[in-house]
Amino acid sequence: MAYEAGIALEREVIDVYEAEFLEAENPLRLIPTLVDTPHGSLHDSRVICRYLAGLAPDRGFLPPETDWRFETRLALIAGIMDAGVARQGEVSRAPGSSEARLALLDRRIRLGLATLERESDAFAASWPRLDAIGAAALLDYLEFRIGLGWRADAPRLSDWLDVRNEMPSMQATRFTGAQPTSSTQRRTR
Ligand SMILES: N[C@@H](CCC(=O)N[C@@H](CS)C(=O)NCC(=O)O)C(=O)O
Repeated sequence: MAYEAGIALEREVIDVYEAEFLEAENPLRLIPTLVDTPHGSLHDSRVICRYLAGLAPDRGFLPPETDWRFETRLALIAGIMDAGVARQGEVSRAPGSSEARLALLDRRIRLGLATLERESDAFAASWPRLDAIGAAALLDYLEFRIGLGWRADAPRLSDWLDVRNEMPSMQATRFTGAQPTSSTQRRTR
């Protein structure tokens, strides 16, 4: 979003478990956390997206009027993302993942993606509206973490993502498994 809005943000890849400074910025110790705003540190991706949208009100990140289908789609995208993150946590859990929990998360992801596929006409041509950016980021994340399995079940989203991935904003921000660039201390600016 920042890239699409022409807002220069410095992105820092951190290890959330090691970064000592993180809890001073976000007591939940989660990323993303946007630091050094005039309003202090902001956290939760939804809050950060709304904040960035407010900085570029003419960019078309949000619909012109309250749109409950749009809001529900954002919640769907965030919910699938949360399930993907939880799945990743379950897969890497020692001494082993719970098959029942994995099945529940996989079902949530599958049903969520089926809904997004059905609704793709509602957002496919709306770039850079937030639901379109969110959908592209979500699909890129799922591909990065879980693999290509979703593409057969969501052919329209699959073709759409291939086109979106060519865009400079996606090229610059795709999930790559980048290693932390900071130590446990926050970089000084
Ligand atoms: N609702 C939060 C979720 C954030 C979240 O789950 N972040 C994950 C990485 S994608 C995290 O920081 N995990 C570290 C942990 O669980 O300790 C948001 O949308 O910002």
